[in-house]
Amino acid sequence: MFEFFSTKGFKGYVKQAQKILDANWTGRYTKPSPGLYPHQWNWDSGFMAIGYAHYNEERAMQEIRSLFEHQWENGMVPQIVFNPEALGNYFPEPDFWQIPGGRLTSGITMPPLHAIACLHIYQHAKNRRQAHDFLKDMYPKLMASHRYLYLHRDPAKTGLVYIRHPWESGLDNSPSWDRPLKNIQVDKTGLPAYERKDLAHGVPAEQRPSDKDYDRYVYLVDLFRGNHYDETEIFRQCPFLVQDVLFNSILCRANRDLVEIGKIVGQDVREVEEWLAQTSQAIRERMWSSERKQFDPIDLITGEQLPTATAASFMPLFAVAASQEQAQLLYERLNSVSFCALHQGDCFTIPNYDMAQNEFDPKNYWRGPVWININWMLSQGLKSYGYREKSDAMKKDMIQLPVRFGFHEYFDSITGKGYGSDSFGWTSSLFIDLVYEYYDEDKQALNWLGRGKSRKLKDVKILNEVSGVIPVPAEDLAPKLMSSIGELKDIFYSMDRGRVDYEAMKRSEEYRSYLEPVAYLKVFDLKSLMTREEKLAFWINLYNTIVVQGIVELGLNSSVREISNFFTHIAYNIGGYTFTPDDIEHGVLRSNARPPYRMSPVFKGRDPRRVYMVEPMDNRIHFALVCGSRSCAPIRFYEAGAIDNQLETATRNFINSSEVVILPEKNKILLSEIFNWYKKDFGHRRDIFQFLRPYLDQDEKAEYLAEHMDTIEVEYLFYDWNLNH
Ligand code: 9WN
Repeated sequence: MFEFFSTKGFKGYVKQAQKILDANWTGRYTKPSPGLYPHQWNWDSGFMAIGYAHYNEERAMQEIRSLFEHQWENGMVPQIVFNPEALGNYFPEPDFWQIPGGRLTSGITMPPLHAIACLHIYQHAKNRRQAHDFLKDMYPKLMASHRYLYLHRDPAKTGLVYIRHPWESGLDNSPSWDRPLKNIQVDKTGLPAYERKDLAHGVPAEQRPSDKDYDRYVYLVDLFRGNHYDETEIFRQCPFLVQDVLFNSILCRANRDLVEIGKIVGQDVREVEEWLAQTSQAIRERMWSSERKQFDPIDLITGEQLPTATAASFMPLFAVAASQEQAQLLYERLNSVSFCALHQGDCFTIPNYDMAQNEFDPKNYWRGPVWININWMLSQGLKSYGYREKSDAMKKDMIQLPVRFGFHEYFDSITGKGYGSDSFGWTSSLFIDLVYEYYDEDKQALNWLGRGKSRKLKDVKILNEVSGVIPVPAEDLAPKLMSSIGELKDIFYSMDRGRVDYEAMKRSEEYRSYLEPVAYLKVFDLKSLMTREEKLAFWINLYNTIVVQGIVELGLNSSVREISNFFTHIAYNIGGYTFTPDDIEHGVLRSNARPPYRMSPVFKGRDPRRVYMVEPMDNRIHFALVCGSRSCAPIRFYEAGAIDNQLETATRNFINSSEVVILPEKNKILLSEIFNWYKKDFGHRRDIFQFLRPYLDQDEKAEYLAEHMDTIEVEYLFYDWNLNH
């Protein structure tokens, strides 16, 4: 592996997204969209801040601060903060809410995303001191907002808080609310007069909630204002009280992040830890339906669960509240035709509602389309539980949907067409977050210019050097090594953060016992590898092992590029010879082909290691070598008996991941930098396309490529060198 900075990647699209945010920015907060939503929305601001954190931390902090300036005395963070200069284009506005004291807010709340956003701002801040002050300032406000929920929205102390209006769920007309809303008898004559404004901005009625829904939304607001927003009275009278899965999952995850924030600013976090434990247990135990094998909201009016198949049911993955078994069952459902399975090819993952249901509607708001914010949270959740391929496929859709179809509010789960408002805030900000997280061109540029923090190893570091006599190796040395490294990864994998704790790994007993078989390599007889399959499996596994061991031994925590000569200066002594990762990759596995951008091959002249070259080279190795970065393959154990199938799978997964994106609308294909670096192996554009074709999911994009091979424009993606923790 080596470094090279050469491509534009998503630069233009990031600029476009930033322009949208600039246009929606009011100086204090960001409007969710230019026309349809002219005020400040609660969880939208959280999502906006997450994108801003990467390139404008001042704005990210301002976004959150301005929302919390309107926090109520009881701690509630309102769903909407109205801009007095923009009144008249939205319904309902302050005249309708009639909040005591003439406050310019609505009288309900929304999923409490802000602790998550605040921690994210801190984690990405360049000005750490300022971000620390920000956290210090926000901590008591965040505490008050969670305390409000536990005090007023969970009177029975169940650990689950209720919402009292569908707008509080953020998923306004979700099919989950059909049943409780149907139970509300609305007498039109008793309903205050109102005029919907949401249909005056060019969004067709079929993409928005129905009039019947609005009648019920209004009925509830009327009840709240009639009771002067007294929570006890509302609890007594409100016909819509639901413990929602998404709301409680976000609260649970926000508690998790609030614990971290509290620790960073030196506060006693016991109260939040209790909330966290109580809510995650309640989600796991009380919201789970063992019959339907999913998490369902609970209707507090009837005391029953509300069995609906929406994407909200998967949110305990984001909370990291689901047990491993529950996560497995959720995954099976999430990765099925109901929610657009991996390699299905004729849909975008994941729609907000089960595509197999009669009421599924690919165009209507929260009743079928794909939403970027839901996918963003679920993709993180899946990663936490180790479902990396699905998580990555979602990432790919979240990136390609806005690029192909515009920065819309939501997208058709079948055609990808954008619906609702255009120039939508969180679609833009989360797009920016995704691009920065996965294709971080800035970090690339810094390293290329030599300004990144990298150091050099002076001498080659042999990682399996031991003193004393080494006993004769066990025959199954390679599998032994790989299974122990797999075990190590499992033990030190933290679900909370989706990372491997390499530090703890290094200190562990398990790691010490892993080092034993590595020592045997020194006396391993390489000639005992007879077949091509045995050789391929052995060398691929060893490459992957040495990279992980190198990361652990050298104490790397963000990127292998912390050591500029990582791939040439760590090594194993194998059968008396020294092999660095570059020797294994370019010398052995690429049959001594010249490494890209280097003058000569790694085995020079009569190098005795030449006899171990695997010939002819197999291009698929590029998708099996774990190079310690997020853009390359996940770690797997390769077996001689199955290697052909395993390499096929690895290649297919890579080619259908976010490393290959076909954009028919732009007549463009975005390709992993790997294809650029290894032109020698893959050939030029037409050869690359021919290589891709049999592996690509057979959908309209694959067809497009086949038909436009001569004209399609190729752009290479930035290679993400962050550690694949
Ligand atoms: C009511 C602003 C908000 C989002 C919600 C989304 C939609 C409002 C509406 O727009 O709701 O809150 O008028 O339809 O459902 O999630 O926060 O983007």
